[in-house]
Amino acid sequence: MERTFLMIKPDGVQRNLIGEVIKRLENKGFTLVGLKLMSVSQELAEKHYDVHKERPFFGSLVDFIISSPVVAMVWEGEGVVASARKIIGATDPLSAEPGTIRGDYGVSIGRNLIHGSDAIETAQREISLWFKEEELCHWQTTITPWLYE
Ligand code: IDP
Repeated sequence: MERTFLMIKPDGVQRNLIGEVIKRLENKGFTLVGLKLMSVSQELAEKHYDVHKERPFFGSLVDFIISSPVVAMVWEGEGVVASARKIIGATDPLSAEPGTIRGDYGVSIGRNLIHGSDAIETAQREISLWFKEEELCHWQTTITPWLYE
C-alpha cells in the first residue's frame, strides 16, 4: 500500500492545527501508520530540505523547522501521495485553493503549516529519514471494505 510522509510544521503546531490536519486525512479515508511530536535537529532539517540547499530561503527554512516542535506522520492508502498534496494545497497559501489546509489557514509561503512528500520516491526517502521501521504500525482499519471495492 502506498505511503506518504507529512509533517505539521512549527506554525501548524503552535496554531493548534494538529487535530484539524489529522481529521482531514482521517475523514478522507487514509490510515495513520506513524506519528510523533518531536523537536527537529539541525542535521535532520538540513537533510530533509537538502534539495533546496542552494536556495536563498534555505537557512531561514531550517531555522524555522528547528524553532519549535513538529508532528511527523506517515499515512497510508491508495494514491495517498498525490491526494495528500491536494488536501494540503499549493506551496504559497495565498494561491492555495480554499478548502485546502494551506488555503484555509495560511497567508505566507514561509509559514505554510505543513509538508507533504511530492512523489512516491520522495516519500520513501523521507519516511526512512524520519522514522525507524519499528516506529511504524502495520495494521488495517476495520472499515477497509467500506473504503475500497
Ligand atoms: P512544498 O512544501 O509545497 O513541496 P517546496 O517548493 O518543496 O514546496 O518548498 C519547500 C518549502 O520551502 C515550502 O513549503 C516553504 O515552506 C519553503 N519555501 C519555498 N519557497 C519559498 C520562498 O520563496 N520563500 C520562503 N520559503 C519558501
